[in-house]
Amino acid sequence: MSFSLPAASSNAPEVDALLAALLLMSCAVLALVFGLMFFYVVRYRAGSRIDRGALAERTFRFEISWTAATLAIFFGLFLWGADLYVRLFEPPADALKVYVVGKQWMWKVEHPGGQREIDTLHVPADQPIELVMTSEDVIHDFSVPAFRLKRDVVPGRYETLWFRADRPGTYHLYCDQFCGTDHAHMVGEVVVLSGPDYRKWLSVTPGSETLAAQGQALFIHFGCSGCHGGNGAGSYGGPGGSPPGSTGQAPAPSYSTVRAPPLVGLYGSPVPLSDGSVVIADDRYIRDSILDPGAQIVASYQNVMPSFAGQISEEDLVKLIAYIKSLGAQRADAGQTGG
Ligand code: HEC
Ligand SMILES: [Cu+2]
Repeated sequence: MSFSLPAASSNAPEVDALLAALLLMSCAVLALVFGLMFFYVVRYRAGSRIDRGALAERTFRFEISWTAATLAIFFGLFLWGADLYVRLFEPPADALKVYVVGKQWMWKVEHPGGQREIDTLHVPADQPIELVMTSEDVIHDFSVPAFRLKRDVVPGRYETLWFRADRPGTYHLYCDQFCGTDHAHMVGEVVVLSGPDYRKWLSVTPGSETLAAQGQALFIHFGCSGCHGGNGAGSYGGPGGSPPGSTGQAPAPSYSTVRAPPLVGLYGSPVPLSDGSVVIADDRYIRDSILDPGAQIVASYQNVMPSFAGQISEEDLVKLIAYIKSLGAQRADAGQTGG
């Protein structure tokens, strides 16, 4: 570690302080052990005229106090580290979500507005950013030393990481997990922009459509709408496939008897499952619901949703989730729009 490494995130000074404390503590223990060793080596060297007869008396008080002091110090360090760790893993609710997909040998970034980048990540300063990350092939590791952050990016699941960059600038991005021949070239940049610069960047970067809009097209393309309704409002099975009085489109004919839960307002809300437990519908849950629907079945629904594992790419999953997330805001008027 170079001491000239910039500390560019809100947690960087805290990580540095913890590291310095651990280093100091280790040095202190090292100095004590080696200091005593040298002291006694010299004191009791061959030929020194020192009294070797009388052994110092052992006292309980001495034994207990040094044991307790050591315990307190190291337990304190542990609590300090645990507290920091928990905070580093808990993104604030208002964090801006950016999706990152790692593959041999690049980082693909998708912004909520539909902007895409490769090996570069533009973020605004002074705002919490949550990265939702996964891999298309092997384990990678997203690492930004200036933010004192790294996290393994594992195929088949979402890993999150959050930070608040506190000074505009360009910082190195590395893959910290040996991932094949070109691992050494899996590097990039995190560009931290001030608020106005970030808005300017968003406006000049072609974003085609927002992630949610692209997800809506996929929702129809993959046939999700056949069961979940054209706008994710759910379907009610039975004759007609729509609830009494509904004015919405009927589900696709082949699925007309399937009753599927509404996805409107799902994101972030608690879902009761058939085994009696309740889970929060976050990115991870929705992703699992699509790839492995049988694992967690929504209470009072049948396990009829087919698995889409292997059919939908990681990037498309991100878009579907963004679409389902965008349905959250429509919960209030879901009653009027119908299925
Ligand atoms: C054959 C009908 C059918 C199709 C097609 C279908 N689903 Fe489902 N889906 C269901 C049913 C039934 C459930 C509830 C049972 C369960 O949890 O597996 C469900 C559950 C879900 C859930 C969890 C909902 C909740 O309230 O917790 C999500 C998310 C979801 N589906 C998304 C999708 C997406 C995205 C697609 C398209 C890629 C899709 N579904 C395609 C029938 C379907
Ligand atoms: Cu890698």
